[in-house]
Amino acid sequence: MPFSAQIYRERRRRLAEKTREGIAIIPTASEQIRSRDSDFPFRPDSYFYYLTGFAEPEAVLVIIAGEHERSILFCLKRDIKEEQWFGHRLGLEGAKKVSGVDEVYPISSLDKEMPWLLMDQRVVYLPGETSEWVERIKNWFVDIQIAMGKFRLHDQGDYRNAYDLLDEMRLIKQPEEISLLRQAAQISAYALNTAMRACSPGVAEYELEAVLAHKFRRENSVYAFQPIVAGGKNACILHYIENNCLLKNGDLVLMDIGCELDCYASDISRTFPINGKFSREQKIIYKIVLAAQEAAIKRVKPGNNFFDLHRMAVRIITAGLIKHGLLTGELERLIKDKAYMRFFMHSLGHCVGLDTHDSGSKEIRDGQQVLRPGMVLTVEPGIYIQPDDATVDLKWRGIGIRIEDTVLVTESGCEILTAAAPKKIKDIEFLMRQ
Ligand SMILES: [Mn+2]
Repeated sequence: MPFSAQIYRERRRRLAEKTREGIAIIPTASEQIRSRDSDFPFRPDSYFYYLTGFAEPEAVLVIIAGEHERSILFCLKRDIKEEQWFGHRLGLEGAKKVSGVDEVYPISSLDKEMPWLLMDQRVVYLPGETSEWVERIKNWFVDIQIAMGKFRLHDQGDYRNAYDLLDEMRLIKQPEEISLLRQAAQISAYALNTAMRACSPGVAEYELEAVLAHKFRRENSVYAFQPIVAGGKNACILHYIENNCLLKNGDLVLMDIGCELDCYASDISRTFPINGKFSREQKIIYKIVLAAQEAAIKRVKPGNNFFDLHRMAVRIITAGLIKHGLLTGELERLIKDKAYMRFFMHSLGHCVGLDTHDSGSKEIRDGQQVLRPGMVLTVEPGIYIQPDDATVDLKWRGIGIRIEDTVLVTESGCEILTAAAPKKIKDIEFLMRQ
């Protein structure tokens, strides 16, 4: 269920305030063919959905800023025959009601209406840095110039990126969004707990995935991304999604999963022993990752820089690896030389919202954006010891561990949205005995 139309109206007004002048063109996603005549399930574009709450394919939002501010939605008309084959449509009136736009036209009239909407506009906000829409827009400009009898080829507008402005807005979550993100995070955390309890030697990775799928669909949510269920050394492949191996006694399994609820994502990782009991070596590496994760979460609060948290995690991980002989040398030197990168090669986290890697992810990673209340992000350090890494003792090889929570930055610190899934060794072992 989308939010009330007032929320989308307000967001469009805020965007128009930021652009001050010109016209913004925000299309939804296009349908993607999976094979022959079967499509992937349709997922609206996040920017478009953020501004409309409208989830049907073949739609374009146009926002005109300035004195005569208004928003126009192009979408599919109702069509009894088409709907009988491909599903219910809201139609023009329904779309207007959901999104609260001022005007709505059938998508089939886009080429006819756009030249008139572009008339007298000089600044055009595009869906992205570069866009396939530029050519179309240029043609619409030509059309209107011809229609008005004042054709000048050089007169083709000033193109800017609307997504940059929307990214600023999407960075800070509104209360309605936080409530959905919290629900999505809880569904994922509980699904993970169920998978932990279903885990034992001989069970297949895809069987644990099936537990998730069941839990997600029961709550009317879908995958936010292809889940990772990586037993043993598969955990050393960061984006392992084959999920087709049997889980072996004595190995760990890493699950990095998240459901998407009403287009809002969640993201959580836990790593646990397949037989319910951590080995000595697994415990040692696990405790290093957990210490890094907990120390970083403790410092998630307004004003702090996420890149500093990343550096702190790096320090804890490097020190731990030195202590147990996986790295040799002096701490500062090894950090400076990025020796840890062989074991911890990704960043500490990313923003979460309508997308799993949401607006602001790059800015927090690079330290350009300090933490602010209302941001939602992951904290997910890891250590991955490649199975063929001859520089470390045999007993460590093939261990891959990531611990990830999704957290909300509050006024005074943070709220761990995925806290329902245990991560302390004794709590995991306890849960797996149940
Ligand atoms: Mn993540």
